[in-house]
Amino acid sequence: PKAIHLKDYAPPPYLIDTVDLTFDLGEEVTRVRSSLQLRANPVRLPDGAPVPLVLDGQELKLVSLAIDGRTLEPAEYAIGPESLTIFDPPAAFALEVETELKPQENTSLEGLYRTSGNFCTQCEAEGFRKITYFLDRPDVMARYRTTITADALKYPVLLSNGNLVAASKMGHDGRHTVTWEDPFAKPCYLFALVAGVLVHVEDSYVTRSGRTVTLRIYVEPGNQDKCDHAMRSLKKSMAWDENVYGLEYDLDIFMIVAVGDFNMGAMENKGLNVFNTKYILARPESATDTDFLGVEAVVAHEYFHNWTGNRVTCRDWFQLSLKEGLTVFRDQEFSSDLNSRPVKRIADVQRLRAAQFPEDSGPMAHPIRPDSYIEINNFYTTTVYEKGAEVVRMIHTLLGAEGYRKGIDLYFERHDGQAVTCDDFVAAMEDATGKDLSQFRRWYSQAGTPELDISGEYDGHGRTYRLTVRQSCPPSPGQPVKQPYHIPLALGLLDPQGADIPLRLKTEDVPKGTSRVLDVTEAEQVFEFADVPAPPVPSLLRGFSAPVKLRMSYTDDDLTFLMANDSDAFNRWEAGQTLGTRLLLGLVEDRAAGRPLELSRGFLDALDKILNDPALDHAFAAQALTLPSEGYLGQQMPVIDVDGIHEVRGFARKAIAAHLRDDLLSTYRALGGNEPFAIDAAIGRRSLKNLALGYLMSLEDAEAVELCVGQFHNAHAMTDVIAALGLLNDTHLPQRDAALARFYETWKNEPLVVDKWFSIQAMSERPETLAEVRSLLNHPAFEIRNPNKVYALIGGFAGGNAVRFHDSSGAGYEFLADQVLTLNGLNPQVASRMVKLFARWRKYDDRRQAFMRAQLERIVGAPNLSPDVFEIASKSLQ
Ligand code: HT7
Ligand code: ZN
Repeated sequence: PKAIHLKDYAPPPYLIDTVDLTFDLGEEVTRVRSSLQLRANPVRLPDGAPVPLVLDGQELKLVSLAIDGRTLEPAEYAIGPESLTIFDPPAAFALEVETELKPQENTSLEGLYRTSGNFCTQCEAEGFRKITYFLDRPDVMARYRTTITADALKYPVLLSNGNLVAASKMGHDGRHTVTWEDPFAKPCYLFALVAGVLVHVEDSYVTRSGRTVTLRIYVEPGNQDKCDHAMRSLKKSMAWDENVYGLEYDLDIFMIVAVGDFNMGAMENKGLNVFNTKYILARPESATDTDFLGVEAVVAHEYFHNWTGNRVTCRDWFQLSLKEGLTVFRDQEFSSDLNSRPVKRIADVQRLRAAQFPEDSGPMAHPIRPDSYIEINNFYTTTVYEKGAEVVRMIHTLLGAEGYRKGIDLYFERHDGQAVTCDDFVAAMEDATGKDLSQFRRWYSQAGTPELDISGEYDGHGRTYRLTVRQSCPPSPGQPVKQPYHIPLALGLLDPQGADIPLRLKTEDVPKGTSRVLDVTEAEQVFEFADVPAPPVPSLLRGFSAPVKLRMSYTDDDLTFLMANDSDAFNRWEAGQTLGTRLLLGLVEDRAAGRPLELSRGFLDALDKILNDPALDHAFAAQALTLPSEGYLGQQMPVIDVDGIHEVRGFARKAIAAHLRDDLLSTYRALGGNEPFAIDAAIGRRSLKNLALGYLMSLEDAEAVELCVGQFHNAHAMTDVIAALGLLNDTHLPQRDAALARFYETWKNEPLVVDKWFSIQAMSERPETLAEVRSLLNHPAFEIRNPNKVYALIGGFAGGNAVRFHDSSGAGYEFLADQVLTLNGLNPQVASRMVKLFARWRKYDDRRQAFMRAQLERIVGAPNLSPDVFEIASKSLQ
């Protein structure tokens, strides 16, 4: 397979104005007739000079081909494995293409496919070419009219984008027909069609200009009672986008369809979003608090795409972060406004560090706007999404809320209805505010996580404090040397009492607040603060103002001080994590050197204070009391000591539990009421209660086990049931197997809950886990063709169970490679997500490296490898 490069971008030689599609859905064959109005693109072909028209198409059977009503002779066109070329088309013409496809054989879940007997499409990024021959690129925007004919009993519901303009009753042949029309020009990746037996819940929303929009969520029969939360989230999203961005919905109807087989979370097709059921269906007894928050965030994300992605779309797929980074930033802010801002920020930063930082320092590192790719589906990455969101957040920080909003307004004023670039977005931000973002643009072109090395120096005589800031960025594939970034560094200085000091730079006349943003632009830069009465403790990178790694030589006492006093909640949490990381990594060294393990008294006391601080928000306290994850600890080591980290973290948890046992018990009892579910402060109560239970269970004493088993049996909320089951799952207690069996029996008819059952078992730290995972592959509820099941069981094991996946025997690696090869033939996108779990193989010891490399080589050498898997496996080996 060949790489495609951003530098080779050229506008399309032809444009398509209108698309008229007719689908004849059948059990054996589906026939698609496509009538296109095409014309030479004046930008490329100013005189309309004919050049061949090359349409994309994959796995299609061409039935007929005509231009302006005349069937083409075989000599006038050529069919390739992935294209249809018309040699000499006129400057403007109508093209009619008829193709046949077999959706029932499509296991890739891309293009037109079947799920639970229904028809469904997924066209982003390049799935439309599996439906019909087309210019399958986002800068070709057209108006669509879609007619669907199907058996009326098997497929009573027929949906496509836009507004319903015609519908027939069932004819003598038992079939019926509908026609949908989308008034907005769109790229083909936003096309959608759904047909089948579906029921819907309906609501409406009155926009701020007074238009009534019908809202519908379609689900399989039996799931209607699980849509309330998604519907509420949708209405909140519509209101938020009006209030915060001034953006209103533009069609008369907004539809969501939830399907069980879906490669990703959801898809923002114009007026007809298609969702993985995981992000729609939610009831308290069967979905966790995390699930509820996930539904809220993903419903918002897809809805927000209507403007950031659909009305203004990407010129080419290198610009993916234009819509994804911006829309993730928007959904993060939406969730922050609805829930707790610090808790959301902590969760987002944890996610960034857990997934994006490793990607950015590994063989797949790429800028948020990549320079090249082999398979675009491989670039729906945490870098494009989450780092992309951080980049938009930095723009927001640098311009301020008002400046950012001016930039957004100008962006839509200029580009509504267009397919544009990341550079167009930044230019709108600059032009609306006058802020120079030329250096800032490096965030779009350079990969790697920058490092900020900061040191502070206090001068008691001059009452000044000098901060020296050095930035660097490690090399990444194809980018040996990096230029300095423009980094917004938000900070404050704390006086010895813990209060924020007014901040005046020596060059300024008056202080500018107690928390402010510095523009770091040089490789080394000094900031000198005046009127600093006593040696301060700096609170740096407040709110995680840039996606960087911060190095500052804090003492343990400084960190404990920040944990207790920082006015920035994120940095209070961060100080605890930094201290915890330092202590745990010290213990990993102690273990390796055969020294006895001991957890610092000061740290235990700091945790004690948090647990007993009545003023703290429960959800925040739960995060502050959680030790850094094994994955995060591993990232801080040159060679990841998997077993050392696991053992030491377990030791620390026990030490904390033993030290705080009474307080943990009273916290548990105080919060442990089996309260009815609500998506509000109860989420925080549950997270702190379950954190307490987790610590207590690490002691595995009779009282803790009784509480845990009691919670498992009696809890109303799935959050509590799962928390208890997850804790039992790591033990060899007899109650473990009984609980798992009972859980399955109770929930075996709810696929999303069965997914939890698979993933819990896959993530057990018990030594027998791999054997159990292997046998679960043969469980009747496991389906390798269903992505959610694969992510739960195979992904849960290889991505969520470091100690068992990295077992020194190498058996976990062999298992993963076997699964990748099976999935490669069924669903390349899912296979490629699994093979990515090998990408960090060079971070491990020689023995493990050798095992992982051997599996990667085995994969690369396998026959019929998809471009998706080939790209990840081969780049991982480079
Ligand atoms: N824009 C959507 C991306 C997506 C996708 C991409 C490739 C293959 C399958 C896919 N399903 C959805 C999702 C989003 O970011 O909103
Ligand atoms: Zn998105």
